[in-house]
Order: sequence, then structure tokens, then C-alpha cells
Amino acid sequence: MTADIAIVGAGYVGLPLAVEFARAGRTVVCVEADPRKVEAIGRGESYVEDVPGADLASLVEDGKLTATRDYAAVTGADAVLICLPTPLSRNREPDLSIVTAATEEIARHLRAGQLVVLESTTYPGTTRDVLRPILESGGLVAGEDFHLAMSPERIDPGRTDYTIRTTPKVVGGLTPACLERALDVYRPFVEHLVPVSSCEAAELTKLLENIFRSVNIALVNELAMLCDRMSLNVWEVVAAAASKPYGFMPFQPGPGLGGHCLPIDPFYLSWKARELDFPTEFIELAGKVNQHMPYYCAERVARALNDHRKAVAGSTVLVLGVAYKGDVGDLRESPALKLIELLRESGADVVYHDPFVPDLGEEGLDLESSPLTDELLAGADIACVVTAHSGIDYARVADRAQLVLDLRNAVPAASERVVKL
Ligand code: SAJ
Repeated sequence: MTADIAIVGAGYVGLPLAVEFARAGRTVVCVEADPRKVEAIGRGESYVEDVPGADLASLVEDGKLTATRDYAAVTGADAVLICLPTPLSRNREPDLSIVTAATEEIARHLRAGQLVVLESTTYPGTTRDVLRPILESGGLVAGEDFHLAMSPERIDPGRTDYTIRTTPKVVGGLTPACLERALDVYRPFVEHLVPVSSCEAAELTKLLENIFRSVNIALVNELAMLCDRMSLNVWEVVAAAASKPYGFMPFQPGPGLGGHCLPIDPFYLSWKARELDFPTEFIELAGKVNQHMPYYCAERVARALNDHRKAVAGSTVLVLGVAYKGDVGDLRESPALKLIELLRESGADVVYHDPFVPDLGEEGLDLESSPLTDELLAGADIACVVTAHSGIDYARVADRAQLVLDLRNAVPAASERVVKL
């Protein structure tokens, strides 16, 4: 079957995008490396929270959406969209290997007249200097024989107030004709398109969005450590500053920066800037502050226990919430994992409760989520709110626990038994 849209990578970005294209009346094929995902889509079973199974099933039944591991499926597509991970390597440098491998496969089947769009987050210059040469290796010329564009994904898993349809979408093209072609592809289901002058502008826009967050989170994390030294309540100060109706945007301190975006994206830009002998000091400083937070929070656990004449060694520490942010089950780069490691190194007996994370086996930790019983709360020498999930009654936690260290300002009020970051 030749589909007119090919989505390469059917993950938390690609699958929702495929569904939107299919809903807009295009026939879509997902080219996906994981056979389990290919089979699940074939059965109309969704494995992405934001894609309701019923919606996927009906599109699959109607023949609007299929999946395959075979890149030959891109041959007949009007547009090929790349929605693949761009992680960091072990020495924290951009790792484009997944994207370049896919692009090489696409190049083998590329036809004149097609459009290729990169949606993955990456440094400025990737689309032009990395993808274009690979796609041109068969003799076709980008901007003439085929179109090439970049439109960074803005999927925020679990978010309901903004959807793919209502989130403005930035688009940059290798040439004006490439830009127009890409805008036409998204127009049927994106309400607000934001054309920019180049692929590089689109690539840098996405990085700015996430660097803005990581720098501002680092700012309030540094302020939290200073407020501790000044015996001031950082939560009160941030909340008071947020009363300013203009010129301020509140961020909350916490145990560090987790997730698949913020701890990674900024280092794509700092790596590229270093090539130009340009030190991106804000990014490096923010990274240092945010990476320090789990260590600082381990010190705060030790101090809180010490204030009750207890040592970390031999104490039972109950970690409440291990996912990287509230109301998700994603553990990627979660600061809770580093905090647990540090506490265990200090001899603590760590137990945890997280309704979204049944166990930490994938992280190599022999820990399972304990039911949040009164006994568990009372039995721990300290309960530490690391990630705040909305379904947990933190007033009950404060009432039943011997001692609470609240790193997320989730407990309604501080007391001698409830200490806040
Ligand atoms: N965090 C804080 N304090 C804050 C906000 C976040 O410590 O004030 C921590 C979180 O606990 C988490 C990490 O930072 O560990 C990242 O949180 P996030 O709210 O930025 O959530 P992410 O990582 O899912 O970021 C995504 C991004 N979306 C895309 O890249 C498409 C980001 O651009 C969004 O702005 C963000 O979701 C969002 O707004 O939820």
C-alpha cells in the first residue's frame, strides 16, 4: 500500500502526528524499527498515552494508518517526516546516529518531488549540513528535485490544554519553495503555523524554548539554596514574585532536572557553539546548578535526620514520587534516581512509593513501589517528597509520617515535622 504520508519513528511524537494526518484524510504509514510497536499499531492498539486506542483502531480498520519496518514504504509518500530520538552520547555530545541511519534508509528510496521534514530536536545546521548531503547522495538535489524542511516537535506528553492542532508549529525550509511545501502539509490540522527564514532558525527556536526553561529552573534552584542559607522561604518568594502581572514567569525549585528534553537539548547548542569558539556560559552554569540539586537534596535529608538525632546510615527513607515530573511514569534522567543512589551510598534503607512507577528494575535497582499505608509512613524515619503526583494526599503524609522533607512544596504547611526545600 502506498501511503501519502510516511512518519519515521512511531513514538510519543510520531504516533500522535500520524493519527492527526490520518484524521485529516491522508493515508499514513509509520516506519518503525521496533517490531512490537509495528504489531501493536497493526492491531489498532495504542502504546502512547496521548493516543486513545479507539481512535487508532478505527483509523487502522479504515486502512488510513499502517505500520511497517520496511523503509520501502516511504517511496510513494508525498512527505516523509522524521520523528526520532536525538540523545546525548556517553560524553554528553549530540548523538545523531539514529537520525542519520534513518536518513540513509530514506535516501535509498527517495523520489523526485518528495518532501522530507525533520521534527527531532537538534542543533542549528543539522538539516542542511547533515541530512541534506545524505539525501542528495543518490543524485537528487535538495530544493530542486525534492523539498527539505525542519519543524521541531512540541509534543508535551499528558498535556491536554494544548494539542497538536492548537499548539503553534514553527516551520523552516531549505528554500522558500521547501517552506511553502512544508506549510501546506501541516496546514490541514495545525491552526497556527509559524514560518521562519531557515531550517537553522527552526532548529534554534526549539533549543531556545527548552534552554529558557532549564536556565530559569537553575535560577530558582540556586535561589532555593541561598534562601536556605538566609532562612527564607523560597516558595513564598517565588509565589510573591509571581503576583507581578507582567515581566515575570514563575518556575519552581526542586531536586533537579529530569526528562527527555531539558537535561539534553541545551547541550546540543553548547556543543555546536564550541565549534565556533563561543562558550555558552548560561547553559553550562544552568547544567551545573541543576545537576547539583540531587546532591544538595541528599544533604538536606541528612540535616533533617540529624536535627532529630538520627543518622542517614541505618535510617529508612521513604521517597515519594520517582518519575521525572508529576503525573507521568517516565523515569528518564529523573533526579530521584540520583538521590536514591546517594542515600543508599550513605547507608540509608530506601523505600519508595510512586503510583506511576511500579518498580525500578529497568534502572537496575531492586526496588518496587510500596503501597502508601499508614504503617509505611509511620515506619520511615523520614518521608521525602521528590516528585509530586496529584493523586497523593500530602496532608495525610504530613499527619502520619515521623518527619517530612518536602522538595516540591506539595505538603500544605510546614511544621517542625515538615521541612521544605
Ligand atoms: N521542573 C522544575 N521546576 C519547574 C519546571 C520543571 O524543577 O518549574 C523540572 C521537572 O520536575 C522535570 C524537568 O524540570 O524534572 C522538566 O520539566 P518540564 O516541565 O520542562 O517538562 P518536560 O521535560 O516534559 O518538557 C516538555 C517540553 N516539551 C517539548 O520539548 C515539546 C517543554 O518544552 C515544555 O515546555 C514542557 O514539557 C512543559 O511545559 O510541560
